[in-house]
Amino acid sequence: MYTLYWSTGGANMAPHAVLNEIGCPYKLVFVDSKKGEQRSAGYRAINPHARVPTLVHGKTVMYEAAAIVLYLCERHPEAKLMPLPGDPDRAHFLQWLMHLTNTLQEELSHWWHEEAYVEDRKCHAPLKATAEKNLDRMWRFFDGVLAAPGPYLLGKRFSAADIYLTMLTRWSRDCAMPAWRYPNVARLIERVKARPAYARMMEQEAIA
Ligand SMILES: N[C@@H](CCC(=O)N[C@@H](CS)C(=O)NCC(=O)O)C(=O)O
Repeated sequence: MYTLYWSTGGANMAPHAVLNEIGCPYKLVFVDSKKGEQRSAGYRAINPHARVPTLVHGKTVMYEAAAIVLYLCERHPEAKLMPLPGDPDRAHFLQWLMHLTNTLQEELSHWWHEEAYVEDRKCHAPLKATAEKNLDRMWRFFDGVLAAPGPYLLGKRFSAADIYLTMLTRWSRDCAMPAWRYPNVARLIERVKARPAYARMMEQEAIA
């Protein structure tokens, strides 16, 4: 049995949707980040960084959304959410998942949490403006990747990397140029959101 610690619309969205895709039993534990519950001693005991998500599976306790996605996909090859070792698509699956988590996700974090990167309040607006500019470049890049052959990151083959990217697109909702303004990204979002597993995750997290 898996237990996923989550908060509304957080980096837990992708692991949560992957659990739904797999269709195995799991338990959700809500961490109210608005009340700062992620900083409680109890939660820090499983995640010293005070972030969501955290996955507990038997004696295994792990964090980092991309690592959790990989772990789940690996444990459930029958769900066909990633190319297995030896598959020619494997390299690009790993490339996209790592790129998404340490590049696009990080830039979105600059946009949302500028105060965490620079203390001087005068620098907040310029940092956010730079993040916005970088995000536009990144969304344009992904729009090109998804254009041909598309519609997924691995071309015709859907994978958990598409779930991850779709999660990140939601974080751009308050940007001047949200991700769905880029046509091929919009097409991916539509396809992923139409999947019952993703739709169920959004319903469970009460988000649109
Ligand atoms: N690299 C981590 C980042 C996780 C993360 O930033 N989580 C945010 C929610 S999206 C969080 O818990 N923030 C609470 C806080 O910073 O206090 C991952 O991908 O799992």
